Amino acid sequence: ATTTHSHTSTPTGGMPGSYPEYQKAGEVGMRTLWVVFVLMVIATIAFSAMAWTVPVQKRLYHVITTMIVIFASLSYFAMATGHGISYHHVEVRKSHSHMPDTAHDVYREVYWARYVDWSLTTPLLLLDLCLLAGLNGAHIFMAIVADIIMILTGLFAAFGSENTPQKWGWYTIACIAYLVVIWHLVIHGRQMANQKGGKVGSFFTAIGGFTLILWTAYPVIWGIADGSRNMSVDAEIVAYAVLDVMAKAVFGAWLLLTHMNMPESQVDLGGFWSHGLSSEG
Ligand code: RET
Repeated sequence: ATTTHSHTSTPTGGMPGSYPEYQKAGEVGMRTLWVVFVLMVIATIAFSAMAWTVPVQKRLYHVITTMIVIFASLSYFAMATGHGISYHHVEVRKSHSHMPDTAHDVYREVYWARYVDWSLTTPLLLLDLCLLAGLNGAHIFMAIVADIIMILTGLFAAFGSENTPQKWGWYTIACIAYLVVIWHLVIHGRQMANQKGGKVGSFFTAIGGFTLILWTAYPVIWGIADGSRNMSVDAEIVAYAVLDVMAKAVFGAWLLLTHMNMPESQVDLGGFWSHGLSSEG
């Protein structure tokens, strides 16, 4: 038995006497969505204020990072007010009733607003990291395309049917795209960051490692909550809430505060179209 919050309603006319089950957010989930909305608004104000303290030529990380928390604020406002959420039919379950041969439909909430958020914010987070490492435009572009494929195939997985290859097929494709993203970040990004000099190299290793751990938790939560439904909708909301605050607000504050005291981390677009390519033979 799952620990999900379930609600019953009137029969929908399918099987006689069968009541559909709705797995949806309760009090804890709703409150969590509002709390994260407020935190993201505070982060937006703080990052904007920080941007004003540096000359406009040095604001690229500030601009990108502020956009990330703006998008997150919008998506949490949507979800807290009930937008960007759909019920997805997940299974037909045998009823525990005295009547044999009865079954009922189970529906679960899918918060698709998250995928809209992630399709905009994860490319921006990657852009922050790629600029820090000093990757060239071609590699940044490939990493971002793989990232967008990961999020959109993840959205299809969330609406995939259980008894077809849809759900876990899309999930597998998304995980492969994730490995491509990680390859660019961990292997190529670290190499380039180390070439930039000691301080940037060790900062990139730290914030990149932080990112790697957080990002890897997303597909794990997805597999437990959305994939195999062994987590209630409330627990799923709380899990993503913690990850989102860490991956966006904490990540952003760390990046911007470090950048202010590390001139070597300044974005250098001089080699955007070229550098790094010569080393690839
Ligand atoms: C999904 C499910 C399909 C498989 C994979 C996923 C990865 C998601 C990631 C999300 C990162 C989100 C962030 C949000 C911003 O704060 C789509 C869950 C691999 C890595 C960092």
